[in-house]
Amino acid sequence: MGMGTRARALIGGGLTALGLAVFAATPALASEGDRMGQPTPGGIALQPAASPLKVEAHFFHDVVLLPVISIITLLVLGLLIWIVIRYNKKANPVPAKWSHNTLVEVIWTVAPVLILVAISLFSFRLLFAYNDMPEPYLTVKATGNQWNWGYEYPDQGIPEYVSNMLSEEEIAQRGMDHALYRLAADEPIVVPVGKTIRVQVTAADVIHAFALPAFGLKIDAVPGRLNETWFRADRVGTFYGQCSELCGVDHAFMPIEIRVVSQADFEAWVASKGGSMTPKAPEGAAAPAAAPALN
Ligand SMILES: [Cu+2]
Repeated sequence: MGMGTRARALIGGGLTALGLAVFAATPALASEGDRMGQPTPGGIALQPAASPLKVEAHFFHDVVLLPVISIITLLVLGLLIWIVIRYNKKANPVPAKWSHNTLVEVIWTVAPVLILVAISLFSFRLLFAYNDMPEPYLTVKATGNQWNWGYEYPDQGIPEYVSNMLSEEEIAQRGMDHALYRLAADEPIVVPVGKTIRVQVTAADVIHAFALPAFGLKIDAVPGRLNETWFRADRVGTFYGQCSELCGVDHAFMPIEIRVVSQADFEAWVASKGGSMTPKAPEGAAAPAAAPALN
């Protein structure tokens, strides 16, 4: 195990990181309008944001992480090139014998600590934004099943309905773009534009994950637990996500489709589902006077 192996591993790692940084910094090849809310062919950047959390996530990735990654990668690459050229056997036939340098060791310990602390400040800010949900306009409960999603609107009295993936045949029959195969569902989540939507996420069998890139959503769906996340779509359109926790043989076939519509269209959809826009009173709330005093 000489220095050669280690140096080669370092160079390989450095180049890989550099390649990733360059790729990530390049904007998606197709324009945003082409494929809003879905993957872009040849795309290598994050999907365009359509909800506040995704805007924050973009900032964290593009403004905080990418410069840090790029600078460190270039620095390491520069150091490697310098060592390879200046200190190879030909250029430096008599190597130095010392093996420790306290100053250098202090620098390479303290500098990464400071970098990580700086990153964590922005990271916590993003984490708090996820936790800090505005007053929601409505709640959707999403339940992961092997292998589809069940959606329920408790406030509007819409009982759970099952959302299944559209097959290739169904995509063709409906005249949809074939790229929507494994993204499009027969029964999407439908929400009004510009309103804060609370999504409560759980699972009925194994762990799934509710994820939709354009809204910055990704949260585990765990049996026996109720997780919560939120989004506020800033435009009308159809947005696609997928189960993002390996959950069995048909994991790749349980897409998440969210259709963002106008308020009027939303109300019409609620009516078509047999729901009501007037929130129903919590059970027992009709007779508060009858409640006995507890003390
Ligand atoms: Cu799943």
